[in-house]
Amino acid sequence: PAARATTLFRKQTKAIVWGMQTRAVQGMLDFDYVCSRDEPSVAAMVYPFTGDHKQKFYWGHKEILTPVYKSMDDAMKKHPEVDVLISFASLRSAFDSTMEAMQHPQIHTIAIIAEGIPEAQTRKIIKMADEKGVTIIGPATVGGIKPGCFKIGNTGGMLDNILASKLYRPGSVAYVSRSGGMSNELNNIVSRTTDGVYEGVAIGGDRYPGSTFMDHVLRYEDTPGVKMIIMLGEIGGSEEYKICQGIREGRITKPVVCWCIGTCATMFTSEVQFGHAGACANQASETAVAKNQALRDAGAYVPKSFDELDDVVKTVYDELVANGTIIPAQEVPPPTVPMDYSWARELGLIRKPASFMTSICDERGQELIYAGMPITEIFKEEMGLGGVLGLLWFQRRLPRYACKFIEMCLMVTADHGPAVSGAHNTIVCARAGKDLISSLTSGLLTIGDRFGGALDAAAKQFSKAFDSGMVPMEFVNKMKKDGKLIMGIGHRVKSINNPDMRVQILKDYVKQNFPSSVMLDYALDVEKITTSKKPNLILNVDGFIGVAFVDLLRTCGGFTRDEADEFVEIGALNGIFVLGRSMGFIGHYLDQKRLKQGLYRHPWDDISYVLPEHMSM
Ligand code: Q5B
Repeated sequence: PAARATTLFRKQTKAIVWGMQTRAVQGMLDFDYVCSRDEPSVAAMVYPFTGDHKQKFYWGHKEILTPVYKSMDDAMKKHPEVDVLISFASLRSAFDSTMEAMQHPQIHTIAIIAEGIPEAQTRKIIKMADEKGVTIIGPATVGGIKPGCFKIGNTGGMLDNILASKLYRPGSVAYVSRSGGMSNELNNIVSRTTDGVYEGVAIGGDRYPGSTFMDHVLRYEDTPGVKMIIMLGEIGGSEEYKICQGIREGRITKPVVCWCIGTCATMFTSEVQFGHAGACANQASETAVAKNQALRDAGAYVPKSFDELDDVVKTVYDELVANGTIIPAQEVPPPTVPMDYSWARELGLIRKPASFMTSICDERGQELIYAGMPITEIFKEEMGLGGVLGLLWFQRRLPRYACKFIEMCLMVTADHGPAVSGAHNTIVCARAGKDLISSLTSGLLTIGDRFGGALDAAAKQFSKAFDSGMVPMEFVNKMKKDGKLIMGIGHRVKSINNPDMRVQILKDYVKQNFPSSVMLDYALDVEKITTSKKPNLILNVDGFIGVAFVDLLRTCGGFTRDEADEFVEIGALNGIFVLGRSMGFIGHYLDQKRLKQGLYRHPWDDISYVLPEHMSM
């Protein structure tokens, strides 16, 4: 077999990450940054399911781009400095991608995170790794960490944990464990009781780990910076006995603190399989109790229970300090890494004034909510279009008669033929080859005071006159004196001789269903005066809806007087015509397209050309 490297990770170590694990990569880069590395440890990512592209990450405060390659071959060629592969491949693809990676002589270390890789495949990986001199960490592991140098994937947890356990700078204690979770506990114990972690590796919980306790303990033994070693073994297997042998034979000379987890198994009457695949004692020598005793007998420092592990670590460390083996380095504060905005928000550490406020609709939860009402309830209660409009425009659950009135308004304003200004524009636009939205908006933009947009102004003028106590005649005279048209009065084709049935339908409904129609009655009295002057000066559809809505808002019981007035003030009522007539405009657009109507050009004989006479200079 080829020789393996003693030092797996340095401050310059570069890795390729297999898999689109952007959070893990960002965690590695944040770790690099607090370690004051000059460059990020992730040189590239490999992800066979997308094309080559770049992925954005933070490097401290800056944003950087990391290349992502479809092919591992390309990534290796473009980054010859890389000697570590961190594989987040699934249990299905981990074998192939690991074998492929080992074909590249530049790779010296591979961390395999996936759980559940078939043991037969792991053994083939181990065989190939032996031949090639590659160190495998895993499978079924979180990886490992070398403070100040390199971190594999998610090892060490989030940045606050890295900082709390002082993993941004090396200490003198190296550990090896099986479990990733327990290695985090070791980070914590070591940081509290010693000058910190030099390096820590979790070899993973499988029966056949790619590298063993002994592999790493021997590396630590041969690493001058490591002054003491911790091994956290567990029930199952016999790897821990190799440590005993190493101590006895003098191959391991540094103090080793050991503990095998799973001593509680003796309390069970039957065999116990713990969480890891390999954590099951098949014979008495594989129990945690037996292995702890053997380690103790061999000369390792073994506590009485896991609870005393920290005391033993501290005792051994203090001795090494006392005899001068360890000279604790001076603490240098690490550079600060900005906290991610979303995380800081989740922790409640920051607040930011929102750029947008909304009070009518919330789509974030499981169910869409209109003004506090879940959409399923809206359907269950058959609130209809009028009910939805009431919620979204007026934030109220309007009474049924009001919802029906709104729907009637939308129905009567839906269309009034192709000759009206807005429909005309929609038609001309459609015939010029424009799309639905352009043609629709061309029609909508025509809505204004004279055509379809007089609802709010009518509501305002009539209610102001009524509220100030003016009798209808006074109002009409004042408007005439001021030279102003009464909004909502007058129609091009409808008159008292040719009544507008739309208005008649609405009038009958309001009279039968509204609790009060004082504003409408006032407007009808005004109409009597204006039509006596000219028969077309009727209360038109705009005017009718405008004043009837004032009655509705003021008397339905859902609004204060100020709220009712505010809706008129902010122009809610023209919305009824806009919404209703959109149906007609869309109809006209579709009609023109269906009828294959060509470009419209206005005929010359319908235009009176009234240019000034040509004047000679
Ligand atoms: N006179 C609607 O005008 C129209 C007067 C008035 C006092 C008035 C006009 C008007 C106010 C705005 C309004 C909505 C332009 C109309 C609609 C939707 C539609 C459309 C459709 C649909 C019609 C003749 C004489 C003059 C004027 C006087 C006119 N209006 N006096 N108050 N409001 N109304 N708009 O017929 O003495 O001869 O000089 O602006 O409510 O858009 O179907 O077509 O569903 O699509 O052109 O129903 O009334 O009358 O301007 O020639 O005036 O009446 O001062 O007096 P006309 P004009 P004088 S509904």
